[in-house]
Amino acid sequence: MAKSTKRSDASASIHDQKLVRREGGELHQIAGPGDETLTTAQGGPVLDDQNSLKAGARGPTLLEDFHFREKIFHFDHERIPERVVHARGYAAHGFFENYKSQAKYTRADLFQRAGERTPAFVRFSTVAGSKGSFDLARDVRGFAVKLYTQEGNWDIVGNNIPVFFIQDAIKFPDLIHAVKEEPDSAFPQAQSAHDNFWDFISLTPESMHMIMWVMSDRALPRSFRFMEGFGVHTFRLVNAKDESTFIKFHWKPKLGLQSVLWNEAVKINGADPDFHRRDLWTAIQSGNYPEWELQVQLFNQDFADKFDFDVLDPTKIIPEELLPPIPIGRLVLDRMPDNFFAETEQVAFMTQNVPPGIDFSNDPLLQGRNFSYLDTQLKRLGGPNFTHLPINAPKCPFAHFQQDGHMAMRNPVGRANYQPNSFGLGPRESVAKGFRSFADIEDGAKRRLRPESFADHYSQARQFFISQTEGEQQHIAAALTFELSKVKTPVIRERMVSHLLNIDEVLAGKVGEMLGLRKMPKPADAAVATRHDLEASPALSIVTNGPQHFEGRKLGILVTDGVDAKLLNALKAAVIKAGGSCAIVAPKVTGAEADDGTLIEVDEMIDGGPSVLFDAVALLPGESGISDLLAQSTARDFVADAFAHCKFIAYVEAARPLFAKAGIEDSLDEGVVALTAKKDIAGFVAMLADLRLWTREPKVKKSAA
Ligand code: HDE
Repeated sequence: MAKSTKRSDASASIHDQKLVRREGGELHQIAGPGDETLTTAQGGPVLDDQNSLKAGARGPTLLEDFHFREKIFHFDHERIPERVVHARGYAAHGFFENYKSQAKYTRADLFQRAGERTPAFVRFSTVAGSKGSFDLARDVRGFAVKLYTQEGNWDIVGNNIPVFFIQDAIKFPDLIHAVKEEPDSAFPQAQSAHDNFWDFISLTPESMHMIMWVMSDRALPRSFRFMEGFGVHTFRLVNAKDESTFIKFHWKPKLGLQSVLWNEAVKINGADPDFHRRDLWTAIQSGNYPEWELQVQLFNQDFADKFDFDVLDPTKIIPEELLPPIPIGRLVLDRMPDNFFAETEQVAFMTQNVPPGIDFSNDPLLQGRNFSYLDTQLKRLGGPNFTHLPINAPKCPFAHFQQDGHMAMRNPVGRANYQPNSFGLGPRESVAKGFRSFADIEDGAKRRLRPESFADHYSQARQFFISQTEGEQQHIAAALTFELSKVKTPVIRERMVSHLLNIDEVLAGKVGEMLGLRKMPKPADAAVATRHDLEASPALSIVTNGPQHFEGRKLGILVTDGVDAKLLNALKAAVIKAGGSCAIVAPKVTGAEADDGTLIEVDEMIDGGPSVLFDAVALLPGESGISDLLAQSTARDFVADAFAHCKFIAYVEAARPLFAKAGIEDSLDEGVVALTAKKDIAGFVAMLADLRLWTREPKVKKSAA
């Protein structure tokens, strides 16, 4: 005791303490204080941030320590409620650029001039999981775009899937309760594979089209950068003459679509739960700014009347082959937020944020959302002044008489805080500029009804299914089987298969068989009479619409000591030239010594860099290092997984024993390429444009699906 008291006393001069640090009783010099003085939130300079104020060195902490109390108090209040849905998200700043004037269709200012740029903030998210869940859940992705236009903020709060589970907003709480973790056990987290979800879905036939999408590879995007976004609902454009045109919004990624396989997703979640975040962060920080083209489907009332389905029904698409989308602008993300909480967490998207010239349709889901998003911000951000936060504030001039409330940072100045007033003070409405709703004529009895025109739940579900490649169809069957295998209540499983029978008998048969159903149920009788056979829509397949390049993708290169430096450098250069990037994986994170004596820097130690993190792999061990690699089970998995996931694999002769170790030596195909000389590199890199060798898939074990 005497000793420790003495030690504390030695630090009696708190000033000194900033300059010294004790370690094992030693005194050390530490870096001197920076120029900026640490202060309390009230601005008071702080003397000592290492020790609380005590009565005696070993005595009780004093309540008087206002710095300590303020610091802990603030920490205790650091969390705000996470979003009730879309809690896990990641965002970036950028801009939208308009290609040419769309004045013919809309009076919205941002669409008037060619080349006009509007600042943008875009948040991507998963729906079901909590804020801390993993990125590669099988789930819908949010794609929420905030455009800071000169006529106020416009939020296009969309998803990466163009349809939704339900037709009426009143069912949203039920849907979300069902998909989130079950209320008694509080699991499963970020997964739809459980009884409650499939119970609700199997009792909700309108969800069948959406189910086809979420059981497809669309729900497992390889990157935010490689997925589409959709406004989902039908909106309106309104021009200066108050003429309305219906519109559907599509964001098309410049880098093309790409997804991962379920088996990969499961492994990626373990290896890198932040896979999507890291990908966006790395791309933007390295100057590879992701870009999407805004394409729109425009149509009039006449088209809507003739279309097979109701354009107000959010469980339906308008096939692109029937109404080709027109490119009208591009969205570029070029800056990460300085602070995640300030911007990504506090950003408040609201479907009702539309500028003059954009208007709503009567889609009952959209109408309900227009209430929900304002309401939810009040709860989440704690009061009505969330528009005062920089990320939510308009970037155009604004003036209103809203005042006071929690955390008000801007109040109207001057005497008059109302209008009209006799002093000529404050802003007034503008007939010329103000938002004017499209004067649609509405009538009808006040009733709680679902229109007949919303009744067909299977035709487009089938259309989606038949538009997929065989492999993609197989993934849907495998996903349904996996999800339903987690359902413990047999009647729910059977009810789902009875819906599948109305979508595609072969699909239903496959799922029934893989689940081991003894007897197939009867087809579900919900409104099935309305189903008609639609033609396939090739635009719906990811594989058919692959990017045909390796741009934005990553090659994982496995090296050991003795790696051929010239070959490695030539391979890296060729991949970079093709717009891709490389990560070096090795047994030791401290590097590998190449054959020419140079030290190769390593990005990942093999344990932390499994092949699931890469789009293709190259195996370049040196003769001297291969035995080291063969001793590691992670090296076997690296090769076995890359092969099972249909990835292209390049290798040098020294790597051959790895194929035996991975159990694939007799299965090697044209996607496994020997690099005997530098000239082989060009062929391999050209091959990478296909992203995967899909013809391998039926041959590898089923679990890879
Ligand atoms: Fe949302 N949704 N939603 N949603 N939604 C929210 O708002 C809601 C729907 C979507 O990155 C919440 O700020 C209802 C469809 C995205 O911050 C909440 C209905 C689509 C985001 C809400 C829907 C979406 C949200 C929760 C049924 C695609 C994340 C936190 C009528 C078109 C935005 C928040 C962000 C977030 C309500 C259905 C997309 C509760 C009532 C359809 C991308 O207001």
